[in-house]
Amino acid sequence: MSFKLPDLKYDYNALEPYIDAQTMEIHHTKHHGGYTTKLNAALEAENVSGKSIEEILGSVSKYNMGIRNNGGGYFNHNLFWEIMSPNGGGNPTGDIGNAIAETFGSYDKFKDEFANAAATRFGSGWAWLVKENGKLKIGSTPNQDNPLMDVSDFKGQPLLGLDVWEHAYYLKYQNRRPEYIDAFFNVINWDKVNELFKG
Ligand code: MN3
Repeated sequence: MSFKLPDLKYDYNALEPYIDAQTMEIHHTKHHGGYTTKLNAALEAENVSGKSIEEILGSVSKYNMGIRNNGGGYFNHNLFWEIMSPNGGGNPTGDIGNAIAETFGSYDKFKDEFANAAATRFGSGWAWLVKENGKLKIGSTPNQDNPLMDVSDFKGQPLLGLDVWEHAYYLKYQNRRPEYIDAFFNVINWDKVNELFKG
């Protein structure tokens, strides 16, 4: 058994002008592809099989750093491609829209808090919106860690994740991470986030 790099549900240029086609292609084929290959090799080396990625991440402290880094990278990018869409952006709708308004006061306040989490994550990492015990929370994790990992200080069920590694934005935005974060709000697939929120 091995994990597979998923196909994107849209073309590499579909998120233009917010995320450029070259970044999308390299990010998907080289970075996500690399995490997938290395995860499979690390699992084979440790004789781990028959487990879902969620199970592996939930007890990742039992494994070596190769499984932690590449398992996180595999899961995080699977989610990242899904929670973006060429038809995305705008105000969150449905249950997640109501929950965001209740928890953060308004969508604008949510955006400020999420953008701040993404901008202040030092070095490489991810910003997250998660659900924990029915409540929404915003936070961030370093490297390819995520809120499903038993080793993470920030825990919950991921609903939205933003990759703030330089490889996610440097070709188009160079050092201007805040511009990339602003652009991201235009491609959020709220239908998918709603599905995860209800799940
Ligand atoms: Mn990445």
